[in-house]
Amino acid sequence: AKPPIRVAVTGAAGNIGYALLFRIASGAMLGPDQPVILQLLEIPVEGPQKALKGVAMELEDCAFPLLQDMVLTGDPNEAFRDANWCLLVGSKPRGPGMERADLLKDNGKIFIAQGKAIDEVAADDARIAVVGNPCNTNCMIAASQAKRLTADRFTAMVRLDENRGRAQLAKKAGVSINDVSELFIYGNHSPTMFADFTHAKIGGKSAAEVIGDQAWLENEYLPTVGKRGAAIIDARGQSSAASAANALIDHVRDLVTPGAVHSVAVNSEGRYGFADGVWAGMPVRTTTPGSYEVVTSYEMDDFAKSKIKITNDELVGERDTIKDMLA
Ligand code: NAX
Repeated sequence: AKPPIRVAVTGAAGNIGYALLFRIASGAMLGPDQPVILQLLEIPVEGPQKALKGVAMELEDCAFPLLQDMVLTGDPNEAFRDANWCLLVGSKPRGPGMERADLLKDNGKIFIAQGKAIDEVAADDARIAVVGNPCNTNCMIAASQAKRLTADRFTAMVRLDENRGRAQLAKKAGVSINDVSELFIYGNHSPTMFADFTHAKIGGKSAAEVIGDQAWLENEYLPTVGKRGAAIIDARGQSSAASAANALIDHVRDLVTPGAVHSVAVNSEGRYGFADGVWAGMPVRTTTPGSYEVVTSYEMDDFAKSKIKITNDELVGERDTIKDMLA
C-alpha cells in the first residue's frame, strides 16, 4: 500500500470543512488508492473544538478505508506537522460594519502565524492552498513568512470561479459542460476577477463566436460570474460551501495530475500585466505531481487588458493595506 499523505485542514469545523473532509477521506482529492491522515485545526475555543469532535465522529462513522488517522487540534504547529498538503480554509469573517482594511489586517495576522508554522513544521514537499478570504492576499501573506518553502508552493483558489464561469457558458450555449474548455480566471477572487471568455472554447470553437452576443458576454456574463458568491448568499442565506469544497477538491486533484490545465492564483511574477509579487489567478499546467508552470501563451486584447488592470489594481491596493505586516 502507498504511504499515507498528511492533509492539514484549517477551519475544519466550518461549513466548507463539513463539505470537504468527507470527500478527501473518500479518495476524491488524491485518488482511490491513496491513504490519507487528516490533521484538523480549529480555533482553540470550546465551541469550535467541540464541533470539530462531532465532525470527526461522523468521519469515523463513514468507515472510510483510506482514512488512516485523524489529529484534532487548536495548535497550528500540531496541525501542520509533517503535512504534505495544507488547506487553509479557516479565516475571520467580515463582521457587521467592519471595514475591509480591518478584515485584511485581522486575517493578515492569522496567515502570518500559519505561514510561519507551515514553514517550520510541514513536510519538505508541502503544498499550500488558501481558500479563506481575501484568499489571494492571505496567500501572499503566508508565503511571505516562508524561508524553507518556495513561493510556488503557495496557491490560492480561483477554481470555484472557473467552474462557475464554465457552467454559465454551457448554459447560455445550451451545451454540456464538457464542451466548454479554456475558460480561465485572471486576478483576484472577488467581483473584479476576469473570466476570460475571449479565449474560451465551446466544442473547440471560439466561445464568443458560438454565443454571438458580445454585449451579453461583457455586461451580463462577467458580472454574473463575478457576483455569483453574493447571489448564492442571497438565495441560500449562507455562503457557498459545497461548491467551494468541490472546487478545492478540483484545485488539488488537478495540481497532482500532470497535464491538467486549470486556473490557480499564484505569484504573478509580473505575468499577464499583474504587479510582480501579488497572487493572481491565471492558467497553469501541472508538470509533475504538485508542480506546475504558468501558461503564458494567451495574447490579451485591449478589452482583456482593461479588465486585468482593474483586478490587478485591487490586488495592489490589498497589498498596500497590509504592507506594514510584511516587513
Ligand atoms: P465558516 O465560518 O463556516 O467556517 C470557518 C471556520 O474557520 C470556523 O469554524 C472558524 O472557527 C475557523 N477559523 C477561524 N479562524 C481560524 C484560525 N485562525 N485557525 C483555524 N480555524 C479558524 O466559513 P466557511 O463557509 O467554511 O468559509 C471559509 C472561508 O472560505 C471564508 O473565509 C470564506 O470567505 C472563504 N470562501 C472562499 C471561496 C473561494 O473561492 N476562495 C469561496 C467560498 C468561501 O466564501
